[in-house]
Amino acid sequence: MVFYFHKTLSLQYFKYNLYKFTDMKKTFLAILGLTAGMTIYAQNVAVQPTPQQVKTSTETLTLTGIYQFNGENEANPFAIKELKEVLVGKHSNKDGIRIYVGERGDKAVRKYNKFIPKQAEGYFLRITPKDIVLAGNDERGTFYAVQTLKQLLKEQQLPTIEITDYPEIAYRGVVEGFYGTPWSHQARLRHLKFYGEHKMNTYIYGPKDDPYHSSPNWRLPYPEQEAKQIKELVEVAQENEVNFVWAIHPGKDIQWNQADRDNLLNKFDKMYELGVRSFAVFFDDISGEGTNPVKQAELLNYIDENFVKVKKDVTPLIMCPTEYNKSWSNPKGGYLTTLGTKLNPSIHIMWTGDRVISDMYEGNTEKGGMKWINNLIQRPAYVWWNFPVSDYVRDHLLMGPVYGNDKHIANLMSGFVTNPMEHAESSLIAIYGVASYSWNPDEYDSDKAWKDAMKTVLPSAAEELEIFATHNSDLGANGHGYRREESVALKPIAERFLNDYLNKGTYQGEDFLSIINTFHSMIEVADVLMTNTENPALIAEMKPWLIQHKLTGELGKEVFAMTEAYKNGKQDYFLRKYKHVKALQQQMFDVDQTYNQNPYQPGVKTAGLVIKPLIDKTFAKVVELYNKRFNTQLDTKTDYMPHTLTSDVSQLKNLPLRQKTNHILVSPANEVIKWQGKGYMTIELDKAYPILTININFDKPEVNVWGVLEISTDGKRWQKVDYTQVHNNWIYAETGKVLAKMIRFTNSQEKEQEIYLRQFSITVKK
Ligand code: 14T
Repeated sequence: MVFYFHKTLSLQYFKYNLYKFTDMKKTFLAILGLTAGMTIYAQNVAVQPTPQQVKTSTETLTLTGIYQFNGENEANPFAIKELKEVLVGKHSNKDGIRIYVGERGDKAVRKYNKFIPKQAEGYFLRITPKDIVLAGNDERGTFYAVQTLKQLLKEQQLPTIEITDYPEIAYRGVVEGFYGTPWSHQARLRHLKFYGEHKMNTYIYGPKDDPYHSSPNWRLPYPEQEAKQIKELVEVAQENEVNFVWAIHPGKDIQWNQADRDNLLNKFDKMYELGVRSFAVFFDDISGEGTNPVKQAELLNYIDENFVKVKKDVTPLIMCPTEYNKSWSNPKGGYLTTLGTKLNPSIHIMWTGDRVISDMYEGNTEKGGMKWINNLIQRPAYVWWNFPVSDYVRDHLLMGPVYGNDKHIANLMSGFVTNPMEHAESSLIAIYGVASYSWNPDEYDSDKAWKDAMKTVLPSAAEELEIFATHNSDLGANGHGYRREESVALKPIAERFLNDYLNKGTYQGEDFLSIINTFHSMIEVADVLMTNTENPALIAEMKPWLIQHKLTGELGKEVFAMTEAYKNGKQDYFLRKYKHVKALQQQMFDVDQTYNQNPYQPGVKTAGLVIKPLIDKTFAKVVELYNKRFNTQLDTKTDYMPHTLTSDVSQLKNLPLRQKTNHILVSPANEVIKWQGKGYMTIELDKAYPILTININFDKPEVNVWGVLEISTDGKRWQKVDYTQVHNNWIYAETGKVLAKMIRFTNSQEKEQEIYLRQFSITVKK
């Protein structure tokens, strides 16, 4: 008995279908039987990405260990290799389960031709009680059929099933395109395998900090050791049906002449010799001559005609434009239109959306979105999605679900790749979501993909990892203004609690219990994960955040014990807990000052969106209540970031402040900041300190000519600070320990200034 349903294996969807058809008696009976059969699969990870079409029945196939292979010599050898790892046992030419495997046109699968989808990389997989058919529309299709089979196999049992499947987006994968420590060779090998297993076909190699990818060494061949590793990556990519795309970033110093054209092709030739068959040219984050769209298009077309078309086995070129997002593009300047008209049609153009960090939507030709960019570049954009990249919020770990991209825009893009974190293992959570989204966006279930990712990355502690990840999702305040949901289940409870407690000094017992329970679970999962040995690389990356997570749980528990103590009038107990809270706050501060000390956003932040504010506000309130009632002066401060930044410059006003011992700094921004005439930025310290120095670097000289630096103790009377030294792009003031609570920098002229905020920092005497 066979029941047909479309595009999903999830039980929930299945029940929905069941509901729709209940009036059809026969079908109903069939389904009843089927639901029992399905339960097994619903409990485990279902096939991810969700297949396009599934037909299933109640019967199962138990693997016997004896197989009769048909087509193994003609079929994709990488698919066969994996298939034999799954179907271990004896091979026979007369008995056992018959396996038909191959690509469209191969003899072994010829009679299934009409079932094979026509889409690139599509496949038809059929499992009956007697045989298994794995028929790809092409070599990659067969490989993906094997991957699906692998996912369906549970304890030597397979469901009887028919799957017709194909991807909706042609190129799916990852661009290693972040600033910071590039991934290790081991991490890349592991990733390539993961991509194959989850039907991603693209890995773009473009780490900003590889000098042979960018200036100064893009013209030079890799040294022997690096070359050897790239060769290995290419081989492993091939085994996993992943295109290894090698990207070059020549724009900082390229000369638009024949010599540099030759240099670039020579480098590509060297990479070709290492096995690379896919190439990209990036022109992002450059200024000057390199940004000329006519020259960029000429170069790309030259490579296309003299390299890609000549070699014949090289895939279409990919280019990242200088204006790679709408907010940076100047439609009147004609940069994108020039690329659109001049670049050969086969060349892909990358795009990060309306902003550097943004999610994709359909839009229209006037306002923005995919239709806006496609209209300008006259082809579907190749999406470079800047999530979960964290190179501008390095004190955060981004492990939340993948969501925000529209589900019905697959036809508006030629590719979808994610730019991940420098933490390779932790990035797999989001990469798993992107694999699922980009294969079958209409059926994408963000929450399900996220939960399945946990089971895939850390099966032995998936539930614990999920709890940790739900509290490590948001980015905190940042210059790009990109935020994510966090602690979703607790959020409404936390809001109700705070509303009651801050306004009325009361709370509901039920809310209190849920919150306490959350704190306990935070402590538990941190301990369980810290001692997990299943995935040491993952645990090592998460370590600082796990330590901070546990402390946050303990802090919460004790702060909420204070509310109970206060309510019950237990003064001694309250003071005991207060003392412990102070100690925990100090420990959290120490963790923040000790681990992950990168120069950009040093420190370790966790649970910052819902839980940390809940704890801090509750603490401040309960101490305030206590002080009033018992006439004490206990400190209500939570000491996370006592200082604040205010500004009327839109790109500055959300920049977070950081503190490192006696050093207070504005978190640097990567983008050009347009500082309007008379615009200001003020840092207000929690109290007046003797100021030692103020350091400013806006990446341009003579900032002292238009910029005025002032300090104040009350925000009313301001005193101008003279610059002690102006040197290249640095300005520096030694203030001789003058006392100040506020430090203000103003563009004193009418004219707008374009700057980079490389540094703005204050050293105080504590
Ligand atoms: F090319 C791009 F599509 C792109 O996104 N480039 C970089 C990328 O390497 C980086 O990881 C990402 C997130 O920070 O954003 C781009 O980097 C920037 C972003 C800026 F706003 C570089 C300079 C900027 F001003």
